[in-house]
Amino acid sequence: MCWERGVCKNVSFNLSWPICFLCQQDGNGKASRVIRIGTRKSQLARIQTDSVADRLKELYPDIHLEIGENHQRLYFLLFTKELENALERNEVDLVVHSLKDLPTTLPPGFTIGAVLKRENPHDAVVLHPQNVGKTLDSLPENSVIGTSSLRRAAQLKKRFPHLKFNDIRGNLNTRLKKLDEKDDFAAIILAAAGLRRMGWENRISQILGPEDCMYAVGQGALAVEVRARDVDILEMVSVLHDPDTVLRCIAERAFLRHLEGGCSVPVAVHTQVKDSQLYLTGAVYSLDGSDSLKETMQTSITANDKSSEEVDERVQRVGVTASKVPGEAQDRAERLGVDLANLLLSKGAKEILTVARQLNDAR
Ligand code: DPM
Repeated sequence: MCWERGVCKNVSFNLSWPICFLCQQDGNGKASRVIRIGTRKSQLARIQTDSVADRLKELYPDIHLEIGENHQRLYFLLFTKELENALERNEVDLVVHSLKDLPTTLPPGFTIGAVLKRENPHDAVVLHPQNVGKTLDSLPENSVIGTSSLRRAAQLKKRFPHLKFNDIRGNLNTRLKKLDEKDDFAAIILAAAGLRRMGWENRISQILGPEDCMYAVGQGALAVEVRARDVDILEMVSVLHDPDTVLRCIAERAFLRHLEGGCSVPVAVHTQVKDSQLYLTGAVYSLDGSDSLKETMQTSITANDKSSEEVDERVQRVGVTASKVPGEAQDRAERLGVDLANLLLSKGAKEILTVARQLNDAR
């Protein structure tokens, strides 16, 4: 049994090897292949990688997945011994990331081959055990909130002027420890999705809605990065794509890219798919949140059969390759992000972000 609904179609991809590229099955029976997924060492990275590996194992029971830690960004895929040398030259990789940590422009040769169904994209409040029962509103004057996200601090400073904000760094385990074992912070702000993946949902005391704090571009979605030229692996992981999430994240990433914002500027978004419409709200903030611009635009994402034939689904959009999502809808999502960025730029977004960046660099 080969990977594509029982049909081995890989011979056409690999003229030099008359075997299935993915399962290495030839006319004489099965030879299994190992796909290595790279992961970073943190518990969150491991959990995220494992969840994607589990999905792949369900979908492709004949493929052997191996997960290895590596400090390099990518880990090479290993094949069975006998074809190792020949196949290694293909350098096929598979790496799981939080989409929000991936730049809107990837290095040449790489692409995001799958964006998985987004879970809760909002930020959450985690209270010091001493403050259980409180909310950001009811915390005492001058309580210190831990976050090193300029986006979170900007929005929350404006909304909760009685609170103070200090940096907190390190992975999630480190942060929770710093919160619980010291008295430096009354609460910290973290993404609900990360907390849930870690099994710490019970520590969430408050989910911040868009009126309090809009989320980061791509927050809450997992992404699978592969080599752009590895069409077999691209095809294999493409079934993991969640179409609504892909369209929302393309719009968000196009918005951020067009604003020329990196991952560390006070830019926030909110997206929704409803009745075949994609809604994008985007905002930029000064560091203290006193200055901000926020607008919403929408676009239809229903594919119109005629023109979708003319759009190449294989092309990358803001780093994402989603061959199974209508290209026309992807183009509209991308355009929505660009249009919203242009609207904010016409109102002075560039100036707000430039000042924010300068002040932050000088800190
Ligand atoms: C990025 C930011 C943060 C991470 C900036 C932002 C938060 C940094 C901080 C780009 N990456 O959100 O404005 O709080 O000091 C990160 C987390 C996750 C992915 C942890 C978190 C898990 C959630 C997800 C760090 N990257 O934000 O609580 O998959 O979206």
